[in-house]
Amino acid sequence: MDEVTISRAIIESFSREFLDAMDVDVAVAGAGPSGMMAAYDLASAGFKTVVFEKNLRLGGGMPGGGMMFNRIVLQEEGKQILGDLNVRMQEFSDGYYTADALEAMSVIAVRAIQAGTKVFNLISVEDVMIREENRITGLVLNWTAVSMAGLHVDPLAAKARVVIDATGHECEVARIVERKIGAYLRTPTGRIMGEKSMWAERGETEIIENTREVYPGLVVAGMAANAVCGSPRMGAIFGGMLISGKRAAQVAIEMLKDGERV
Ligand code: 48F
Repeated sequence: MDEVTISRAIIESFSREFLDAMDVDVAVAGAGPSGMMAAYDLASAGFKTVVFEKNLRLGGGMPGGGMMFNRIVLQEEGKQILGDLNVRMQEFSDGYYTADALEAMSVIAVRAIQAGTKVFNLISVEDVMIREENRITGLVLNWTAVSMAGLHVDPLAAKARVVIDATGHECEVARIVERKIGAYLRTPTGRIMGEKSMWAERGETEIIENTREVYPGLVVAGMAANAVCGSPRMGAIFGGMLISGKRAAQVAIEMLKDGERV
C-alpha cells in the first residue's frame, strides 16, 4: 500500500471535479433540503449543477427534525415528493405524515448526487460576481476553515448562469447582494424583508410565491425565500422546503431556457 498513491488519488480526483465546477449552469449555495431538492431536479433534467455547503455535513436543518427530535412532518404534497423518492412515511393523523429525518435527508442527498449533482462541502460562499448588466454571474468561494480561523486568505470564484440561494434562515447570498448593491432586490422595499415569527400554514403557502428570481441571475429557495420576502418561518414541517426546491429548479430552468446566459 502506497500512501503517496492514496494522496495523489484524492488530490487529483478532487481537483478534476473542482475545476469542472468552475463553470456550471446552476450553482446552489447550501445543501439543506431545499437546495438538495433543487439540485436533484436540475441534475435530473440534465443541467450541470453544483452545490457549495459550508458545513462538514450536508442536510442543513433537516437532520435535527424539530428541537432535536429527529422526525419531520409532511402534508400531502410533501408526502408525494418524498414518496416519489421512496422515503418511508407513516400517517400520524388525517393529512399529517411523519418521516425519519435522517432517512429523508440521506435519500434526497443520494438521489441528487447520483443524478449528477456535485456537492462540495466545507466551502462557504462569501461573495458573488456581478457584471455590468447588473446580473449575478457566479459565486466567490473560500474554505469555511479560513473564516473560522480568521485567516486572511483570498477566495476563488466559480461561474454560474443561475445562482440559487438555499442558505436557510440567514439568506446569506441575498444578504451579500443587498450589502453590495443596495435596495435593488425584487421585493416591495428593494431590500430583504426579514423572516417573520412562526406561522406554519402561512409560511408553507407563501414559500411557493417567494421562490423566485429576486435579482437578475439569483433565485431564492427554502427559508431564504421566506426571509427575503418577509414571510413566516414554519418549524419542523418540511413539505414547503421540498416544494420550494422543486420550484427553484423550475425557475432556474426557465431562466436558462430564456437564454439568460453569461
Ligand atoms: O437551513 P437549511 O436546512 O435551509 P432550507 O433548505 O431548510 C430549512 C429547514 O432546514 C428548517 C425549516 C423547516 O421549516 O425552517 O430550518 O431552507 O440549509 C441551509 C444550508 O446552507 C448552508 C448551511 O450550512 C446549511 O447546510 N449555508 C449557509 N450559509 C452558507 C451555506 C454559505 N455562505 N455558503 C455555503 N453554504
